[in-house]
Amino acid sequence: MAQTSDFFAPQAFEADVIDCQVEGTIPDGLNGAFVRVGGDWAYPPKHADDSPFNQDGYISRFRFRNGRVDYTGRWIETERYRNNRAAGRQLYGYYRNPYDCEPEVANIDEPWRNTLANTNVEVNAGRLFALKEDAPPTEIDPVTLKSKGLFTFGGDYGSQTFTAHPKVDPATGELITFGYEATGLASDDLVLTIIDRDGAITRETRLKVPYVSMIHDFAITEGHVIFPVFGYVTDLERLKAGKIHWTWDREAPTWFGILPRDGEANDLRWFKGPNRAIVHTFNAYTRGDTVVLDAPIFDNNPFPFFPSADGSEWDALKSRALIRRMIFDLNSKDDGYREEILFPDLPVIDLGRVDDRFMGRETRYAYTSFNDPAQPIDRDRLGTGARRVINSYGVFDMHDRTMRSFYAGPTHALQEVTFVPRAADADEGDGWLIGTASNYAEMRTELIVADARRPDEGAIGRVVLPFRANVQIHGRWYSDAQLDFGPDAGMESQK
Ligand code: V55
Ligand code: FE
Repeated sequence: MAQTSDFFAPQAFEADVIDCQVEGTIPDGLNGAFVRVGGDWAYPPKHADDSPFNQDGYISRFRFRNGRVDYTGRWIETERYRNNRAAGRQLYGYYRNPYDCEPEVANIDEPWRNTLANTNVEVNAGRLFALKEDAPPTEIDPVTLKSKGLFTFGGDYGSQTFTAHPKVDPATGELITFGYEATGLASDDLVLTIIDRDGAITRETRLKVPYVSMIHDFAITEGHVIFPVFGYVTDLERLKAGKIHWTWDREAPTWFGILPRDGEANDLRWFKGPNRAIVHTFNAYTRGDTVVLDAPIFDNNPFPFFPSADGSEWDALKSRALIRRMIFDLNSKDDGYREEILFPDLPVIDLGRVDDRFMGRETRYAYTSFNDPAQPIDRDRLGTGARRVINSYGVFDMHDRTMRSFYAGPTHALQEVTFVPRAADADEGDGWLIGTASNYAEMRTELIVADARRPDEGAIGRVVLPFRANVQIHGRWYSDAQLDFGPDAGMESQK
């Protein structure tokens, strides 16, 4: 369990901060909102060794307007959150296991009702969604951040689940999404769904996976979708025995399923490789008969809280991600693919992002956070709370195989980095790196803005919260043109 003194300790309040303290400057034109989702324990977990992915969802927003920034933080009011609040205690058991919940809330045949919506956000047709891969989206009011309940596209959505990492095609505005365990707990059905920019479902393709696995993220190209199936496995017996949803099987091969975006189930082709963990992707593209996928990839179990099937201890050293490129030949006669390590000596956090305006197209730059051991660390002020200190953002040039970095300082630990373009028509990579940092010296959260072309010059601006906000899983930037966040906070009374 988290210590009460660190950034992972529960922080069970909602917040509205008007005109946050700003150090440095917020660039002109940076108008919109950074919306982030994470988890926090509204009530302590039933099991001390449970996954932090089982925390109640919490959504927060940094709203940028002409150099001023307002902050709002709200619980995501899922059915599960409301049931726990009514009972005043934790009714739910291990991560994604209804058999371990108290019977009146188990929902064994409707497991999506137990979702926490704690992983990511996405926007479609003016609606803001909080997402977790075990359920349909939870709709959130973009003005108040109040939860509006599960959203199933007027009942048309055909899977019990919806990934936390859908992709928006920048040319069509389509939301391309999927759900695995789509027809019930531990089911081997995967449903790919394409939703147009107006929120109508235009295509649904029902697929089978080689084995039931965590398919946390996927990738799109202009012509294909790519599903990684890897090491985390489950089955109904495991769940009925009351165990945590996933176990790591180091014998399980990695499969990549590649499907033409307009293909049918029998057009799905599976490529097979050695045991790996592909939790997140950077981007992918199709060139002729070749599909290329870039991703930070682990050689072993990434998460200590999902136990190994063979009983072996979790190995932090083997569980580091390296940036790799997978190359698939659609003309090949066998099911193999090529794997290349692009930055061999540089383990990274696998929260990879690209300039979303080029999703599905070949991108030159990839962004993620990492620990730069050459930079100073103030151990006295960091204390023991920070386990791995992620002190840098990397701008990875996938073409020249070079890297430039932003260093946050000796008392700061970084969360996921997000790229914001300088303008809608700026070149790829011309824009800002933004993300939250945990300042361990002051025990407060800061939002950092740096220039993505000159990251080594340091932060241009910092938005300082007067408290420690919960640690984010994923966040996204939406310009005012992409989503209407309503009047400035504090201005509602003047409407
Ligand atoms: C991940 C996160 C999740 C989850 C499954 O980072 C995988 C991977 C925050 O919840 O439920
Ligand atoms: Fe994720």
